Amino acid sequence: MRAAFLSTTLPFADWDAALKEHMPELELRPWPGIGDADAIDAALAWQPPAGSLARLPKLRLVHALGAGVEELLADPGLAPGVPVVRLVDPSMTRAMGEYVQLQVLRLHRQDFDYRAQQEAGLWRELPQPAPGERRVGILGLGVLGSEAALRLKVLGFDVAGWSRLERKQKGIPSFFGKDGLAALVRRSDILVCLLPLTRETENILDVGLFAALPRGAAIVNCGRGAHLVEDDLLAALESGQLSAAVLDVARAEPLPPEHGFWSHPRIVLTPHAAAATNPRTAAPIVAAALRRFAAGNRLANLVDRARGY
Ligand code: NDP
Ligand code: OXD
Repeated sequence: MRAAFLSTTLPFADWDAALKEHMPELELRPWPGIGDADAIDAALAWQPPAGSLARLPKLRLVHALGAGVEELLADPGLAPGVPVVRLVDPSMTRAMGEYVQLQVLRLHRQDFDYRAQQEAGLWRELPQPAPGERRVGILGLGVLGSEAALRLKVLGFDVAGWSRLERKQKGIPSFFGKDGLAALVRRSDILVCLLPLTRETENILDVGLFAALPRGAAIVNCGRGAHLVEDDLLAALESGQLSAAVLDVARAEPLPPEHGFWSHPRIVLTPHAAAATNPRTAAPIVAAALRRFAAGNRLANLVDRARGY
């Protein structure tokens, strides 16, 4: 089988080596040296070179080498009927679960306040609520959001979630739709965003949502930078409506050196590192999907292109 490797950011050699272990018969060709474009019927893509997708006339499958596919779906070269599979890797799911646990615990245990006290040379114990007294809301109860919710539940937090359609998740109260969002936000001392970026979810973390959170709430954004209206966040932190924000994603990545988030005392940043794609763990998953595709079998984790995720 012949596939094109289309990425401006991922290391071809690592992916090629990892995939060869699971699919020795795969001929993976990196852009632009793909040879005869007519012979390529699948592409493994993540931030593909501009115009590359458009130059594969026989493409019948795109396997994303990441979980969020909004950039791929927006690529003008992606032909309308081509199926897109996104990466669902249990190792990434675990990593995201860990990250959300870490950041929610940081907020729950007042790490921002203790860091500020240390800076000021202040030895002062703060009130210490139990996790059950802390309401955590998860926007997006998909693969990653569900894992995060379950892990927080195990830690004893009062967790609830929000999705587009009604979801029944054992032990996790869940809300859906527009009314559901208002109800979830009202009861979230810590709000975690694990939504895909779509027309409906862009700019969801804005002044209106912040105003509806309990005063002094905090947010964790691991979805996409464009979920957040940055000026609204700064204003909410300034007014005290929000007490802190943990951001793993930004509108411009890498975050420009002059950006105000870098030095904000109530913002913790990580460089889109919550759940990194790992060729070693992803390769068997991608190889299995390519085999199913070659055999004409139904594919898992197909993106609904109209829905946008
Ligand atoms: P899934 O597709 O499994 O889950 C998406 C969830 O969001 C679903 O519960 C879905 O609802 C919900 N949702 C989508 N649109 C809406 C809407 N309009 N209103 C309410 N709920 C909505 O995605 P994953 O959990 O795998 O990934 C989520 C996102 O996490 C990715 O798209 C990506 O942006 C981000 N990500 C970030 C990483 C990082 O390192 N920071 C790494 C990997 C992913 P429903 O269940 O009803 O369909
Ligand atoms: C993502 C990913 O979607 O890294 O952010 O997979």
